[in-house]
Amino acid sequence: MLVKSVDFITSAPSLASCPVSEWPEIAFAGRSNVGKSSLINCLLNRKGLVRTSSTPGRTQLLNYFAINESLYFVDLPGYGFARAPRSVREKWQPMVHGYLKGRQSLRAVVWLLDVRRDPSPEDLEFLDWLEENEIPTIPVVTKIDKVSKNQLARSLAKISSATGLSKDLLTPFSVQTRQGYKEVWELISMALEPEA
Ligand SMILES: Nc1nc2c(ncn2[C@@H]2O[C@H](COP(=O)(O)OP(=O)(O)OP(=O)(O)O)[C@@H](O)[C@H]2O)c(=O)[nH]1
Ligand SMILES: [Mg+2]
Repeated sequence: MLVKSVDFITSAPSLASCPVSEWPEIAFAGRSNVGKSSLINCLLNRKGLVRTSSTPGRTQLLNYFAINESLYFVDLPGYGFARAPRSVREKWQPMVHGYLKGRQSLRAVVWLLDVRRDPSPEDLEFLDWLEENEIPTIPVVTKIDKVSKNQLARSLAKISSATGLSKDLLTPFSVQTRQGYKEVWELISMALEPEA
């Protein structure tokens, strides 16, 4: 997709506050620090658009970005950050589950896993929940520049067996090398097609 314009729209605290709109949208989900905001910046070719940080758990709202005035990307708050205050952790599930279940215009969730970590119980729980709710999911394995080719192959095999997702459904990605950029955009474009 040719990205002509990107605009930050709003940070919504819940489904009820999301923009009233007919535009399709794609959400980005995964544990804290997995690279959601970095992936969005990379896909949109905008370095500092979405704030990334070394402090996990910063994103606590549904952050809306409009692309070409015809599509939204939604940066979701991460899960699994044990050090986040309890009040933040307790809000996560109703906020994110409520949004994912209730948002009519949601076409797919890009679900991120860190190449260097085994999928956590929370990762697996979230994937189960997406499957139960029949939400189209695009799994992406992030930060692959941090491992060797061999480690990547081992990690993909491990993730595949832990999640039950076949290896060819896992798209390896790096913001450093931009590997996976084209593949992730292709998967998003497929999810946006009317018959998808
Ligand atoms: N080497 C490398 N670092 C990455 C990559 N993607 C993200 N990072 C780094 O990982 C850290 C977390 O990235 P973010 O994009 O902020 O992660 P997030 O999932 O948005 O985190 P929260 O908003 O806290 O849930 C940052 O220091 C990024 O620079 C990647 O592909 N390669
Ligand atoms: Mg973030």
